[in-house]
Amino acid sequence: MKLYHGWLSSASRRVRLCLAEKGLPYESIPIDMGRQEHHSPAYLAMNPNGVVPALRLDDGHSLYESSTICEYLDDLHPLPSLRPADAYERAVMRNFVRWTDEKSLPHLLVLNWSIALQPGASQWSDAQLQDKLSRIPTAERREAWLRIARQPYTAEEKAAALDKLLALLDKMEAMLEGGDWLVGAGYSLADIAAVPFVARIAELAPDALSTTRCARVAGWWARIQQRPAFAQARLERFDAALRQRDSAATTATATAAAQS
Ligand SMILES: N[C@@H](CCC(=O)N[C@@H](CS)C(=O)NCC(=O)O)C(=O)O
Repeated sequence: MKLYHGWLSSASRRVRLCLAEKGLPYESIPIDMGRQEHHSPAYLAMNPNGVVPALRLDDGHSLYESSTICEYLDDLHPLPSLRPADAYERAVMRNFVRWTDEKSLPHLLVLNWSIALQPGASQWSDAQLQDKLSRIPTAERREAWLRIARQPYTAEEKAAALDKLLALLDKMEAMLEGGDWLVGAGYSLADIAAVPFVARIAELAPDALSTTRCARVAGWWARIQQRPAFAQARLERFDAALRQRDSAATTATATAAAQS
């Protein structure tokens, strides 16, 4: 299998966590979103929504949507199981995953894009921007790229986005009343869905994860980080990853200048 993904992308992180929990080998193909590699015709043939991740299967088929990919992997390799056996609990798990897709990801996008993509996108000329927008398949993402390139999110918008992102912790605190994991007795795709968001909250607002504010989530987060799959999935800190990306870009530019 080949996983086309972004190191910093929450949806990609979910799939890497799932693959690691299953112990499945795969080829990692990082996508450079700043260069819009995910809007190329070849990538759109795998994921017509023009977002990461996409999974290319050995038989040539492709899959997209992180939650769908994770369920597919769990169907194909049932052990260790990452879904509750009980049908009701599976349904609750799916609703939670969907909730994070709808209520957490859009707010995290505002925060992440502002630091990861806005500096580059704001440098594009109008002609470059129009060209890039014309390759984006959905109106929603065209709007997001236009915002980041020409009308950066304000401090108030970012504060509001963080506030809305933190609602996840309250939801999780209630769900963890019954046990160690979010749905049912075991670790599941519900936990995997939440990990990338909580990892980012731990970087952006560490106090929100204190034992006084949400003791159960704090305990859950400690358990998550002890799982071997957590290290294997490489959820690097955003600031460190961006520093590394920027210094690699500076070196590449300097090398190209020296060779010309
Ligand atoms: N519902 C999708 C969301 C995928 C998604 O939004 N991916 C983001 C990164 S987390 C992306 O590719 N953004 C780039 C863009 O919108 O151009 C999934 O779970 O796979």
